[in-house]
Amino acid sequence: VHLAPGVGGLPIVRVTGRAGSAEVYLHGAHVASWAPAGGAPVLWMSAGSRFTPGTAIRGGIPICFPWFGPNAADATAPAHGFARVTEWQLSGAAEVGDDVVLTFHLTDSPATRASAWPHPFEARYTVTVGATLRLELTVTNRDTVAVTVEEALHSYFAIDDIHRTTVAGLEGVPFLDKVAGATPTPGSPEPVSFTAETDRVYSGTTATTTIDDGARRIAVTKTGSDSTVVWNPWIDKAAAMADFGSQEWTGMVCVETCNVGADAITLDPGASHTMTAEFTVTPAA
Ligand code: TA6
Repeated sequence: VHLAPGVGGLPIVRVTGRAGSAEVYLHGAHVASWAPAGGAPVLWMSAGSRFTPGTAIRGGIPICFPWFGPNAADATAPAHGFARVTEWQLSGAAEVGDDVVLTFHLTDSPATRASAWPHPFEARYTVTVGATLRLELTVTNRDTVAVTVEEALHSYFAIDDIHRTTVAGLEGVPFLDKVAGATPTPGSPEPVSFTAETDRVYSGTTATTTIDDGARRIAVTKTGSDSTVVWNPWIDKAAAMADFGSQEWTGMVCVETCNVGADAITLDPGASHTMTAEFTVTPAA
């Protein structure tokens, strides 16, 4: 485990373990890359991503907290919350068998207490780097009043070609189609396939999802998460994002394990909530 300057000079933790390797920026406790030992990279990172304080990294696993999307009360607040654009502390690094376990912490600060969500809180994030990648986010309400939070591991996965990629596991689950103004949409009996901009919020689902791009399968299992978001910006939306290379959109898909919208979490004073996700890569059938 090495702590060094990464791209843009941001502090980065580089893990080279027996079972896998990863890079995590303290900025947002942002997992920027992961590969099982001897395997290909699993996460997608835009060649156009910025690596600057205050700006979200475009790729890897952004942590969205304590709100998802734009902030309902404050249009000037950062999209997807302040956690991904705030520096976390590295509070632990340990070898556990062939795995390496990193622990990060974020607590309230003058900046967060001045935000659209001004509550005292504590967040702990553990990243277990091995033949699988396991993420665990525990948030604790340190306020004297109950609070409501949204949270997401907004994971970008590297795929061969979005035109030949499916996401299975959400068959029959209704969703909000955000491309069509968050229209409630009945579930489909088919795996999700992609022919245009796709931005779907599936609520009330704890299902494992499986990304299949014809070359490999990536299983995304989760606990403590009742929502799953599936997103590909397609050509026009990608072109409109300065940190998204013009042809990169075909090589990524986001499958996000989260608690958003109807599944937002209410925490009583002192209460905690833990959400986990685990990624497992296998060859396609
Ligand atoms: O997760 C899908 C989404 O909410 C899309 O609507 C799009 O906004 C995407 O997140 C990326 O958001 P960002 O703020 O990272 O550009």
